[in-house]
This record gives sequence, structure tokens and C-alpha cells, in this order.
Amino acid sequence: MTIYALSTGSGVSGIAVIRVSGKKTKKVIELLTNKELPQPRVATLRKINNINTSELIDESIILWFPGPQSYTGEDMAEIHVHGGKAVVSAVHNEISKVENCRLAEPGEFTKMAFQNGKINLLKAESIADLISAETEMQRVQASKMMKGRSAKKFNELREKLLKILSFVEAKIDFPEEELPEANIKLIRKNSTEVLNEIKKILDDQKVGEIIREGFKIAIVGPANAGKSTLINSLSKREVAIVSEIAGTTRDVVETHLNIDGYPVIISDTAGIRDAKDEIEKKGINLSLKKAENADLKLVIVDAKNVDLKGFLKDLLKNDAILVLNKSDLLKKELSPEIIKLDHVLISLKKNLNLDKLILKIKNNLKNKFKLEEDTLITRERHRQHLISCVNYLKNFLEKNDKEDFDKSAEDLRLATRHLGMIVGKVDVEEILGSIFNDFCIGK
Ligand SMILES: Nc1nc2c(ncn2[C@@H]2O[C@H](COP(=O)(O)OP(=O)(O)O)[C@@H](O)[C@H]2O)c(=O)[nH]1
Ligand SMILES: [Mg+2]
Repeated sequence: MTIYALSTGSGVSGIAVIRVSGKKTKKVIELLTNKELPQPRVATLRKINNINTSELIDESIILWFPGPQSYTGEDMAEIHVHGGKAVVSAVHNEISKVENCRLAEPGEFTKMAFQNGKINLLKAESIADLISAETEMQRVQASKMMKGRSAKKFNELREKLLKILSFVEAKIDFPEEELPEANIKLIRKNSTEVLNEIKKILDDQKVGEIIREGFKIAIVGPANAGKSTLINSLSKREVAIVSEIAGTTRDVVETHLNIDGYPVIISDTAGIRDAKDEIEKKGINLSLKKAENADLKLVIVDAKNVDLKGFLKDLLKNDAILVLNKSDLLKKELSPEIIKLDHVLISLKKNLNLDKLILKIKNNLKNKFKLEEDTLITRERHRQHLISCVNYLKNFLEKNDKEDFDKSAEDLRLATRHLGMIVGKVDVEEILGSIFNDFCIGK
């Protein structure tokens, strides 16, 4: 099948780029332009015509990339037309007339690139991340990933396991032959080293995922403390309804912010109180869940009525900033127990000390992101495979104490496989290759 799609954003623009990939690409260009193919990789001006009537549709620049030197590895072309909706749909319509051509599915060009061995799975993911990056941090992370540091590391670890797997497989295949002492040592050494390295990689406070998905801040506290006012003030727009009627916010309201390049998802939640109303109760449960999953909680209370018992005490235990609001209404000093606690005293109404609060949030973000240099994991998918790998390696090492390879080999195979799945490599041939390289079977 040959696929085609608009590769630039939808909507009106100066120029729109339509990509075509597959066997029929050549035919598509010839039919649309009624001319010979342009030189490979040379931008060439060509008129695009209606295939049947030869009526002019638009003037375009065409780039022709014969496979395999193309993004997808197949024959490919880029057609640069003027970015009007009618132009794009007319060109799409003409391409659809060519047999075996259809509109591409989401991500299909990149999927092709992966299937044709042009890129690995991590690179495919990083391309998607780069496209959807909204902040500088996200862009930097995606481009680091694109350079292949993680892929290199995971491949290195996997090769270490493949090496010892080949010894183990050989022992199973030729049980009468003794494994050299050096090989037995290497089996233990490599598996232990890989296990420890992965454990270290996993101990990253999930920074990579947080950067990709956004740092989650939950605003929580009793009804009427000013939670909705705070989200509006931080996002500088009206995202939540502010009212003196307690219990106004029921659903969780979320908004994305860019704080110094850090992607932040901030959510306003229902005020926590002993509610009678069913819907409000549901909202309160959602609040508590949000708080639990947040990377940082802003626990906001009315300064003249601070009661930090019960749920508030729990919320403040970790990853939390205590915000005392409505300082404009405060008649007397804060009590000594409150002053002792780390807090920010603000008035959202009078816009007092909001900068202090923002600074505290920023410091918290910076502490959390300190480790960013070393992170190799950017998705839950990677984490899950690494965890599986660790578990299988642990099993392998335990069973292997008795050098009972028949029982432990499968654990080692699965550990290797999970590492391979991160990068998108699962190939039996490779294990065989490794065996033949290291063993002189025909002796
Ligand atoms: N005096 C005073 N009132 C405030 C302040 N911040 C919010 N309010 C008011 O407190 C009420 C409750 O605010 P809201 O943001 O809806 O509270 P929520 O229930 O926690 O979301 C509203 O009438 C706000 O205008 C403040 O700093 N000072
Ligand atoms: Mg509210």
C-alpha cells in the first residue's frame, strides 16, 4: 500500500506539505505533474494537475526521495503546495485516484520507518515527543532521546545478557560439555552487573516521565479557602468558578502551565469537608485521589481559621506547601504553632506575597528535576520492561546458585527479551549469531 497525508498542521497556512510513501509514489508524482520525475532530493517546481482533465490545481515544489534513503525507507515524496484547505483536499483527492493509495493512519510514516529498520522504537517515541513538546524542558529531553543515549545504554545491557545467554544455551544444547570456569564467572558477573545498573536507572524519581507528562500540582484544602482563586491567579485566566458559596467546585479543573520551561499541570479540586451532597462527596474523593497522585500539593487554608488536624495533617506530610490565604482579613498574629511550620502567608484578593509562593513552587520543581542529566526513562512502558527485566534477573540469579541452567535459562531469556522490547529489538537470530561467534561447534 502507498500512503499519503498532510504532514503540516491542519488549517490555513502559507505552505502545506503532503507526504507520500510506498511503491506507487513515483506513479503519483508522474500522474500529478505529467512530467518526468524530479532529480532525487532536489526541490523542483512543478504544476499539479487534475489527473483526468489536466486542469491546474496548484503550483508546487516537489521533493523526490527514492527508497531506501528516505524517512520511511520506501520511495517517498513531499509535495509542497499552498496551504489552503481546498488545495490540500484537491491534491488528496487526486492521489486517492491512483490504485493502491490510501490516506495514512496516525503515526504511520514513523511506524513504516520503524518497520523498515530506519529507526528504533525509542527514536520513534522521541519523534512523537518532540512534535508534542510544549516547553523547553520537554524539547531538550526529546532531542536527547533522539540522539539515542537511552537506546545505546539499553542495547549495551542487552548485549551483556546475550553474551551470557549464549553460554547458557550452549550448555543446554551440549550438556556433556563442561562450561569453562571463566564463562561461569562471566554469567554471574554480567547478570549481577546488569541487575545493579537497571536498579540504578529505575531509581530516578520518574523525572523523565514527569517532564514528558507534566509536573502535577494539586491545589487542595477546605471549602472556601481560595483554591479556585489560586488556580485562576496562577494561570492568569478564569479556569475555575470562584464563589463564596462553599462546595462550588466539584469536578477537578486542570490547566497546563509553563513555569520557567517546566511543564506543569495544575488542578483545582473540590473543597474537603464533611459533605452531605452525593455529587460533592464524589468530588471530594476525586480531590483526595488527585492529591495522592500529585508531585506537589498546595494545601491552602484560611489564615484566620487554621486547623491542621485530620486530613490536612496527612496532606502536609510530604511534597506539600502550606499556603495561608486571606491575610487581608487577619486581625491578630498567627499562632506560634502555625508560625513554626513552613508556610507562605498570602492574600489572593490583595495580590500579596504571591511571588513568594511562586518562588517556593519553582524551588520545589528545581529540586525535583535535579537528576535530569541521568534519566534514561521517559515513559511508563520503559519502566515496566525494566522492572520485568530486574525480576527475571533476580529469579535467574537465585536459581542459578545451583548452576541449574535448565531451570534458569528461561528467566535469562525473558530478562533479555524485556530489555530488547524497550528498543524494539527481539530477534532470535541475534542469540544464534552470538552462539556461533563464541563457540566452535564443529570441533
Ligand atoms: N478577603 C479575601 N477573600 C478571598 C481571598 N481569596 C479568595 N477569597 C474569596 O473567598 C471565596 C472563596 O474563594 P474560592 O476560590 O471559590 O474558594 P474555594 O472554595 O477554595 O475554591 C470567594 O468569595 C473569594 O473571592 C483573599 O485573599 N482574601
Ligand atoms: Mg473552588
